[in-house]
Amino acid sequence: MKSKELTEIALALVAKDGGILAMDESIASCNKLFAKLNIPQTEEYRRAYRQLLITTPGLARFINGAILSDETIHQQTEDHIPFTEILSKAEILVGIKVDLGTIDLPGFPGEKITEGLDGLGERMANYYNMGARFAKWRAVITIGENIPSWGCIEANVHLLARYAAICQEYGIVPMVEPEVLMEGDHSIEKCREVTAKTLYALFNELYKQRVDLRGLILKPNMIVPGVDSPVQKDIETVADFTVNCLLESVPAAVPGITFLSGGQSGKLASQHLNAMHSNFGPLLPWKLSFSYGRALQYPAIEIWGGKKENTEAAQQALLHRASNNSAANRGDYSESLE
Ligand code: 5MM
Repeated sequence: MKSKELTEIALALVAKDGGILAMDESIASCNKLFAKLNIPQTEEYRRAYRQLLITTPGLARFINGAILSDETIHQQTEDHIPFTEILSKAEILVGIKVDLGTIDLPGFPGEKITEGLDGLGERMANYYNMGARFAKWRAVITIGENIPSWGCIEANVHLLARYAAICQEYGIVPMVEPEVLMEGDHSIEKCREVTAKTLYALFNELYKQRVDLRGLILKPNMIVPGVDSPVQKDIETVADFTVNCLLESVPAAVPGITFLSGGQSGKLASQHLNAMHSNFGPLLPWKLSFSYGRALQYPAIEIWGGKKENTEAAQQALLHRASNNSAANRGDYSESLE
């Protein structure tokens, strides 16, 4: 695959003020979510929910790509149209989550490592043939007493770089997700320190593994205090810390940065993104956008609740969040849009 083609895909993922819909919850995570909302935890309900999301009328106005899980990429609508075909017809790029989840990192209490590298080339070729053009891998970095360790950061970024190299080999754009978790009572300064360390290590490793930075998307966390921190920060401060951390650590060759929401409410995730654009717009060397899961899917999933008759209302809710984040990408979001 020529680097130009990878760059074109990466740029298409962040074009026209659009973003990415992360709908790649593993079966276990999706079931957990369904259980909380009293939705039956079956393959059919998971299929019906994902059908609702991708058939939302007008979604492509705000969404350039959707990340699917292995189960979802193989599914069809109830009238037997493959999900990949629905997305391609809508001109939404098909993405696939290729990591196999996290496990405890041996020897490093409290820290995680992501699995999924074995046989990845073969899986990548299959996904490409099914229409996938980008792929996501999530590494998890936890802040706590004496963690993260260098051992954990280095092991995770090495895997991210190896996966990214394999993606590019198969003509697929890697969406590299090193998530520094919001859980904990740490300060915003600590989040910034750990995120910067992780990103420096990540780009060093991407360089060593000969990954073409012009053909990848970075999916980072925003710089926020831990959810249990007694000192929470206002929107402008989060925007300021986040943009400055990224300016210091992400090379300008990267075409796009699409944030995860990490547990922020839909509204807060839109407000933060908007502040980054309105305060720093002309200074940004890369496109800055969203790749939210929860911050796009709530409240749509609650409205749906597993009931077919709520489909339209749920789709409206999804469209509303997508449209607000697209406005945020122009710095045009305001409270009145809610
Ligand atoms: C949608 O959830 C994704 C998959 O999670 P699991 O493999 O743990 O089930 C997750 O990677 C997601 O894409 C990112 O964390 C972004 O989602 P949020 O909700 O943080 O925006």
